[in-house]
Amino acid sequence: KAVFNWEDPFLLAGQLEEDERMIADAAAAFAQDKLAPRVTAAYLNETVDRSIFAEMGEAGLLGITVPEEYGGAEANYVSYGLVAREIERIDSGYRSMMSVQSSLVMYPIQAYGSEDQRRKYLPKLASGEWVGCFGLTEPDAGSDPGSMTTRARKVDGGYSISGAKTWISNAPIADVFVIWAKSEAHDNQIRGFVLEKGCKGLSAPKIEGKLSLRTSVTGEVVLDAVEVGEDALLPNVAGLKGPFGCLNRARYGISWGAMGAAEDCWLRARQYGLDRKQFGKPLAGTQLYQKKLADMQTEIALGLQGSLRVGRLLGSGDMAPEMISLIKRNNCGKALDIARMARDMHGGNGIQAEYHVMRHAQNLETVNTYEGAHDVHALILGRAQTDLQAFF
Ligand code: TGC
Ligand code: FAD
Repeated sequence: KAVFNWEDPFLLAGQLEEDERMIADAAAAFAQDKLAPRVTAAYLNETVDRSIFAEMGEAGLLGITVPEEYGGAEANYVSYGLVAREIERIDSGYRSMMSVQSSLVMYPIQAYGSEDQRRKYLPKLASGEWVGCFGLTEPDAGSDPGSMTTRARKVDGGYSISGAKTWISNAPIADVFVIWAKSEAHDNQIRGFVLEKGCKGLSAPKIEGKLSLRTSVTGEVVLDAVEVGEDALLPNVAGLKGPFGCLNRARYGISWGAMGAAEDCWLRARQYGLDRKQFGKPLAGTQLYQKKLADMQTEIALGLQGSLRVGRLLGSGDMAPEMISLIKRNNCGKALDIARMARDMHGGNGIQAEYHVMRHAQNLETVNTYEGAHDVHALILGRAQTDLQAFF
């Protein structure tokens, strides 16, 4: 009879290729050595350590799917997901820093950029020397990015871009800004532009007062008639499918990452229940506690299998975006439930930073909202099965 591995119920590790396992192990070691020791202070003080990008770059964790000739590791999307899982086991904000750089900045430059743009930006983004951000959301265009009002106007030799983006991860420390705007010279289609820090009229003030994702800095991006050359335009994509092509990859990575945070909460709740005695016995020896642990184990095991399956389909070219909506929505929602549950299972200690579970729960509130809110992904899946549009 096969032995049940309670920590890895469906033997996920055995479904990975050797190189995928090695990348996951390297990411886990990096996360434990470099991120775990600084996370509590960074979260409490809301300090963002820019050197983390260079450290991630040195460890080969930025743009891991990007071809080697541009500084990436040319790894597959399962490897990318495994990295997200290991980093988010420590903190969702650190995973955000990695996934914005990899999926939302390096990917569009690789996939939609010119050869000159690839050679100029990708190696420095892969090393972490440059930090990137992705500006899609606006104050009045969140779930509905097609209603954006940021405009690119044709001027001699290039474009003048005006508008405002908000809730942009990494923006206050960014060197490279991938900005999506409606371009008057292209029938008002949405086009991508690569801007650089220091452009006249470009600023990125920090958004203060976040109670979630405090290890990752978030900003506005103000574009006051920012003039850029023709070479700032990403030439090879037009329309909403440009930003959504990036979001598909980032959302897929988040589905793994959220499970990493959930695993951390589950394992901490289990250990706490074994150690903590009430009414003369360990909490983990009570039926209610064990039911909660079983629910956590089940949702995590199923969620990871879903992400692995979609990662394989992404690799073989058989991924449909709705699959990503399914796993992004499910895994984020389940991870948030698990983190809240783990907080409860820790009793009063659960609100303390040193037990980590409440930080995960607070982070996962953001993760459940960004990259398509939980209900927005439900509407994408509802539309796919009814052919009826319920957004408006
Ligand atoms: P819709 O009519 O559905 O589509 C318009 C065009 O876009 C194409 N498209 C996609 N292409 C590739 N992949 C996808 N997932 C795609 N979804 C749509 C579609 O085929 C169509 O192309 P075409 O050529 O026919 O024009 O557009 P809609 O306006 O009805 O969209 C509705 C909806 C809900 C699907 C969409 O707007 C949505 O997903 N909203 C959520 C917005 C969102 O996710 N924002 C994310 C901002 S970035 C962020 O949060 C980063 S946080 C990162 C971090 O810190 O980790
Ligand atoms: P809204 O769209 O106003 O939605 C509010 C609520 O209404 C949600 O519950 C939603 O599900 C619901 N809702 C919306 N439409 C419908 C509908 N048709 N039917 C039913 N319910 C609906 N964006 C970027 O471009 N780049 C970034 O790097 C980035 N980083 C972020 C970092 C953080 C910390 C946060 C919080 C956000 C970030 N975002 C980023 C923005 C994020 O993608 C948006 O917050 C998200 O898409 C939701 O948009 P919104 O906040 O405007 O909410």
